Amino acid sequence: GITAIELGDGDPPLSHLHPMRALFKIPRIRIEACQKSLHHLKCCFILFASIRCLVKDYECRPHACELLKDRMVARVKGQEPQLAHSAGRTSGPSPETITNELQRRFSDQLIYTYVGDILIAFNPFRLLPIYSTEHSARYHGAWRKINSPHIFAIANAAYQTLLSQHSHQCITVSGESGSGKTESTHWLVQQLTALGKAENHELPEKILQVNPLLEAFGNASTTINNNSSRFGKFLDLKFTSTGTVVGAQISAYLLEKSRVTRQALGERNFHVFYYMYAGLALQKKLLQFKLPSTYLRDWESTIQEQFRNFQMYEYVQPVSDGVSNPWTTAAALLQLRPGDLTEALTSRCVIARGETIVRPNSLQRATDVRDAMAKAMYDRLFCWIIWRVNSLLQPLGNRAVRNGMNTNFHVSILDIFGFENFRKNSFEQLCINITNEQLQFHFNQHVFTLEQIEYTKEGLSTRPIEFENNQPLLDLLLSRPLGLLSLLDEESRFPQATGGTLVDKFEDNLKSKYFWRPKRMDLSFGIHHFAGKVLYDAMDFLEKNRDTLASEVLLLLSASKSPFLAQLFSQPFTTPVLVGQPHFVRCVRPNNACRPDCFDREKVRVQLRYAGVLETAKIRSQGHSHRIPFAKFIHRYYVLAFPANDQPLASSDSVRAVLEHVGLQDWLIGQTKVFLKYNHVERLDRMLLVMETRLARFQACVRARLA
Ligand code: AD9
Ligand code: MG
Repeated sequence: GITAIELGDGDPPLSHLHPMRALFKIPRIRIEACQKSLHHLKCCFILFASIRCLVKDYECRPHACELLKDRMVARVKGQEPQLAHSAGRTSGPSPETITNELQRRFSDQLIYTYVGDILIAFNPFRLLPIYSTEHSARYHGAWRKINSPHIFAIANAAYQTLLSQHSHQCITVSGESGSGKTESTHWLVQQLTALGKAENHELPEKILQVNPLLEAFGNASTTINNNSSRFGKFLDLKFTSTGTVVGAQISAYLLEKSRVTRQALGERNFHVFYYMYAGLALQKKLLQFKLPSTYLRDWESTIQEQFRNFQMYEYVQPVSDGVSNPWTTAAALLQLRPGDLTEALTSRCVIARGETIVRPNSLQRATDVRDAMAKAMYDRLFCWIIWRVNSLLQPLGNRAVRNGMNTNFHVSILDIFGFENFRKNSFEQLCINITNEQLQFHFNQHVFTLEQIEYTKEGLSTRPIEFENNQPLLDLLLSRPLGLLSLLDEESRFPQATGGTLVDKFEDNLKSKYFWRPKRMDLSFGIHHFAGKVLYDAMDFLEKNRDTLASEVLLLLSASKSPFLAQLFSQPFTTPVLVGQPHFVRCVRPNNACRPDCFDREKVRVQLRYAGVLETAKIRSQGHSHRIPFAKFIHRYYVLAFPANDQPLASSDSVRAVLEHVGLQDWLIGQTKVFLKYNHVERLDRMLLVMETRLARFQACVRARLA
């Protein structure tokens, strides 16, 4: 019997069907330019008619044929998805070939391309009609090769692997700022929740609604991306063993809280401030306060007139402008005694010769305390929102547990802030770029290093693959006690230290080709990151790294009469983190101008180079991304080759017997694990499904007869 699925992959069983075979062997045929392919297409449809009968006969899924027909037409039109294959197998694709191929696809609005099982996703900078419910449905449980490459397919792959191997899955989305990570994450979550068909239909909706909320508080407009994530997000979706989504949990990292009080030229504060102002402007009478001008840079001029009367925190001494007293207003909103607030901001306690002395703050110091207070309040508010969201997304999971379901199956998605290189780069950019550096290392580890180690450990030979290892750079940044961050921590402990002494210290200790200090620029230093050279301005590094919140302020806020504010300052809001089998999405930004029709070859080339696409194409076209222990493999697939009541040994011989019996090729058997390509697993699972369907029908038949 021929199944629709076998057809999709151009399997050996179809080799006698010449036109089909030819069709699948030709990577791209432009239908309008090639008469011959029209002939092939015609043959396809004739073939479909007969296969449809076959499929209908024993699979009862005629619509699968319709879908398949669409996909084949798409395929004939030139949506050959596999970059490594289409670019030539034997010699390996050159950077030029890859860029050309991606450019051709981009101009045809084909933004997704596979390199092995890694998805390259170009930001189209326009909404493409490829995310509808129909599109989503096409990727539900579908074999990857019969659809064009899509972010939905990555979600499906993670989901199917979760179900078949019962191991945690983690999808890592990386790329520079504005390359489309957050959008990709959104589509991943949408597809995963659709796949998880929750019995409670509210849950997927709830999970999706979290995005706008978190983005309101955690995203802002930068000069690179007007919806830039200013925090790292780790979303963990929880499933039952049968694949129903039952809950979610979010962890957030490194919120760029300094943005609350100050933004670079041309940038904005977090979105929520503008939403609030927009809302408040409608109800002026509710407006009781005005933020300091640095907090809301470009909006200030437009709304200044409206809010002229309201001042808050502007002077070291409390002042009243005759209309309202900002100190009392602020104190009332925070539910503090006005005197306490004034005191915490305008003075500090110091211990001298065993005595506690109260010293007045300078204007600068009072401003710093005010800013630290605002940043801390915002940061904790953000953590609280996430904590609340988590508790709202949790109950279903708890109910499932109470009902005896195992919900210990996870698909996690990591979406962080992308690599940044502005005209002026400060401490925040350093933190963001170091995080990206670590993510790049994680990618290298999984795609290159661990892969090679695993082959060697299993006694299989490998050809070494050269890749740009960023380990030396991570050592430069993170090693102790002489890495850049350690030196920064050390210098932060000296009250007299300045930006200048900090850069001197870096220069004296960091002897590496990845670090340099430009001449005649006292407060600057450069780091050669994996994604490019960045010049940092060390001016505020010490203060930002110290990130101190005066103990007076901390005490004051935790004693607020507002239970909410007091809770923010008295309880930690943290969440645990998981790791699992990784899936990678590498986002690429086609140009700096956010234009849909522009493919900046040089910019793309740089991103492909540092994302290691070339090396990935090499390793992944030969690579075996699924490595399954013999016992696990035999437990799941032995029925494909052995009688169901057999109990074959979990040995390499049994594994070989299964693989040979089902006619798969190109797999490897190590000492304890079998090494499979992604399509091997898909095909094994498909065969299992067909077998189960047949068995179920047979049982139904027998039952009917008996009845
Ligand atoms: V940052 O590191 O958080 O600064 P991201 O997350 O990589 O960055 P984001 O997803 O925010 O980039 O994408 C930037 C903008 O590109 C979005 O606001 C969309 O306008 C646009 N975009 C990205 N991906 C798509 C897409 N698949 N379809 C349509 C897209 N537009
Ligand atoms: Mg983002």
